[in-house]
Amino acid sequence: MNRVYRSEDIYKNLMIARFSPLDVLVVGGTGAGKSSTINAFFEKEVMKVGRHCDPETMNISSIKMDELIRFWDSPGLGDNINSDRRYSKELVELLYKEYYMQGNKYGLIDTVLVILDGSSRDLGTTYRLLNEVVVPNIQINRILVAINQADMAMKGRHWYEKHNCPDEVLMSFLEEKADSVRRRLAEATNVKVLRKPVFYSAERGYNVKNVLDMIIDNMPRERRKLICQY
Ligand SMILES: Nc1nc2c(ncn2[C@@H]2O[C@H](COP(=O)(O)OP(=O)(O)OP(=O)(O)O)[C@@H](O)[C@H]2O)c(=O)[nH]1
Ligand SMILES: [Mg+2]
Repeated sequence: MNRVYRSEDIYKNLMIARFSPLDVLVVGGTGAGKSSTINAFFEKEVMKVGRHCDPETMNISSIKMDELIRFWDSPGLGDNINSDRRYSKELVELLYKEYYMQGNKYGLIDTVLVILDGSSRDLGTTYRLLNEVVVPNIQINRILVAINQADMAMKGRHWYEKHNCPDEVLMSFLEEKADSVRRRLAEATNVKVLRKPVFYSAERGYNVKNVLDMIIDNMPRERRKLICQY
């Protein structure tokens, strides 16, 4: 296996927090690219990616990067009401999964990474996911947002194939989009302190390290207390 990106920094942060690994739950609408994002982190196919019309991931599963970070892939919301209800319940259950350390009880999940499909303006599923599943059940400073499919944000236009990056037009569109997403999510969810989302393309391997940087630079310094904050 390749060396884990910034493994010393992750290790140092884990030593301060005195636990390992960091548990990151990846959530988002169906087809946003949750599984592709985890594959991009590992630089190989560790999760099955949807290649057809139907949603792909049906169950929550996890994979560890050494003993440093464990990523939890999850089914996407937005397919139909019944599956949304079932998946939401499973996600909340996972958010309340307990972890015992020296006789104390903590939440297993440390950080939630919310993935958005950058090719769409519709934030409806993400609002619901945040309002109904994530925000009520984990401390707000443990929520990170990332915008995937940066290559498709202008429907495939202005992607500079030769250098595998956005051209100037798409770049300023993406910067604007990141601000707009942050503002709209803050308004719709009352989460006023959301960090500016990172944009990237899992499929094309563009800016994937920025997503990892966001996770590493915002690693919590302690296990998550399982007290409901409301
Ligand atoms: N163009 C482009 N396509 C992408 C990108 N990331 C993912 N895709 C495609 O989007 C589709 C869905 O990707 P998945 O990774 O399966 O999405 P998911 O969020 O795990 O979907 P579910 O498991 O069904 O909820 C696949 O066809 C991917 O190849 C990206 O950055 N750019
Ligand atoms: Mg998936």
